Amino acid sequence: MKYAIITGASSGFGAATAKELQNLGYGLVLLARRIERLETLQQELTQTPVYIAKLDVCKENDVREVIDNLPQEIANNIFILVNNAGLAVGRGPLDTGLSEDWNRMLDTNIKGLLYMSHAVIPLLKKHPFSHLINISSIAGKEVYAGGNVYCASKHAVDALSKALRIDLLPHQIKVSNIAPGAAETEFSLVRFKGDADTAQSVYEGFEALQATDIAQTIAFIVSRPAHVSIADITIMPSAQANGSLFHKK
Ligand code: NDP
Ligand code: 8X3
Repeated sequence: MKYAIITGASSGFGAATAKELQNLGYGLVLLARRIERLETLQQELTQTPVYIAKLDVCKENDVREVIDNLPQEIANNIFILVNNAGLAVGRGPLDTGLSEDWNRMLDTNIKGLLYMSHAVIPLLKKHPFSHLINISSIAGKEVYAGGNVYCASKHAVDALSKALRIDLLPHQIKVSNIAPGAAETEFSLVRFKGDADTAQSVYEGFEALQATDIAQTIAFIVSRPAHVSIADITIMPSAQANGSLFHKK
């Protein structure tokens, strides 16, 4: 059986992607810090084997340990890595920002992706035409007001997708970068530190993307023929024109 590793599988895009990839017949390796959520997901997703592990992608040694300790049958059959774990913390001018928020974003969105890629690429190399998929953002294409450090972190993801496409070319590993616009997940609740009203207001007056929209995009990417590599997809709500401009009712 072919397996897919998904980081940040306890919520939003990651959890929805787990369902879509299982529908395509993949076994799953689901990683996140909230292990109880992964346990619930594991009980729901019964069509293929589901391996779960508690992981903070910011911790390099833990990333190495989780990947090194995968059962041999799984480690020999990793065909997909989805680097999805990520977050924004805070929104506002840089001079009023908090360095602890910047560190969380940079450690998770950039370093976490580096640690995971470094640990998993040796497994992907066993299989020509395997996939490494990075979840960047419209914030990785453009900068919007108050987005400074989050946008910088997602620009870094965009750059790393391009770099990995070069590095992994000799191994025929396909690298895809996905840049979603506004999607209704727990993203804004995390960004605004549990302020549910502010989080909800982000999605008022227009129909936001849902997690399944991104999961279906990932399912499309991985189900292309071997000779087709989807390099980069920007996907936004119909009511969004760029990082800043929305048509709200
Ligand atoms: P959610 O908040 O719903 O999900 C984020 C996931 O990331 C959770 O499963 C969380 O798991 C995981 N995560 C966060 N930090 C860590 C960590 N240190 N180690 C391991 N897992 C971690 O948001 P989304 O599903 O929307 O976000 C997924 C990705 O999509 C992120 O990279 C985000 O930046 C990006 N994105 C989101 C958009 C949106 O509008 N929603 C648009 C564009 C991109 P846990 O807390 O259990 O560890
Ligand atoms: C999340 C979407 O528009 O807040 O990456 O940057 S946005």
